[in-house]
Amino acid sequence: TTPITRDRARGLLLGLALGDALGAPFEGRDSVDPADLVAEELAPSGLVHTDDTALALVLAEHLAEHRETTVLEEDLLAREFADAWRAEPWRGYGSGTPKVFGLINAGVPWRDATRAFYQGQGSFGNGAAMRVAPIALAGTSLHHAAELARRSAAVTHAHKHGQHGTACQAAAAYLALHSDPTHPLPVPAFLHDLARVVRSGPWHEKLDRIAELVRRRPEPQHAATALGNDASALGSVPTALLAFLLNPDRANDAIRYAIRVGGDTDTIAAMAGALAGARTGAAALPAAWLRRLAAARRLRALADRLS
Ligand code: 8NA
Ligand code: MG
Ligand code: MG
Ligand code: MG
Repeated sequence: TTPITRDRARGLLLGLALGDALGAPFEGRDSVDPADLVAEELAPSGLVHTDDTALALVLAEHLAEHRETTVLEEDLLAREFADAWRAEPWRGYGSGTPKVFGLINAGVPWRDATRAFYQGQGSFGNGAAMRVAPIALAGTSLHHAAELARRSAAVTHAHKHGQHGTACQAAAAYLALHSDPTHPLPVPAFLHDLARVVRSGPWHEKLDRIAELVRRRPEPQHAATALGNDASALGSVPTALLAFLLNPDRANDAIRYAIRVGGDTDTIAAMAGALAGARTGAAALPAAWLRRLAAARRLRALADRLS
């Protein structure tokens, strides 16, 4: 594996935030007109991130603070996430996770708070996967990254699919970060490695379908039908992975593809952007987008602490 450079650590965090901020205006649309996307790309206004990046910043800061041990302190992390929501509830949070945060802020332990919804099963939403990419900077191996990811997910998402999706996204970010940028990304090996750390029938089915779709290179609307574009982990993490695997060396195209899938656009583009940015590095991200990104300076500083 290739060592993590500062540029690739920055690319991971900045790619996540760019996907989130560019995708946010399109969240919930069935389809995205490419002309509307171009208009958004060329707009002079600032790029403002949503909950996806806000919580990724919390996780990145937590990892930077606990750098020596690479240990997650779950009780503390749960409170840090809940504090971020309390400080900025206007960041585009959905309806589910804020209920968990409300209980945590009221003193309920996260193990109980996360099971208070969905008949005790907890959430299988993509809210833990959307924020997880920084874990790839702290993981010392593919398995370690997946394990840390599951633990980071559990403080808000008790359902196994919320956690599988988070492990899948973190492992993909780890593989992207350590891939050799001077050689074409080996897609079958990449998917095979993910299947080793995400041991679940429904996830293996999705990974198989991705392998087929990478060969067929479908339009984004077809990817939405084949893999999903909703706020569940199973219905969005594989779609983001496809957007990246179709455009592993062009982060802007990975982000564009993810947004044109429609549905949960900010989150799918945030996940695809993190993967692509981790592979290409920040220097390959569009300078015109980065100049508009409100949180860019903070994201760069955190990436530097984690690399
Ligand atoms: P979540 O826990 O509310 O899960 C997201 C959605 O998944 C829920 O609204 C449910 O529809 C569904 N869901 C999750 N678990 C179950 C279950 N056990 N049984 C039945 N349905 C279930 O929240 P989250 O933090 O995981 O979600 C992250 C999303 O919230 C991201 O898209 C983020 O951008 C934000 N967000 C979402 C929407 C949206 O839903 N379109 C809108 C604005 C913001
Ligand atoms: Mg969001
Ligand atoms: Mg400490
Ligand atoms: Mg979203």
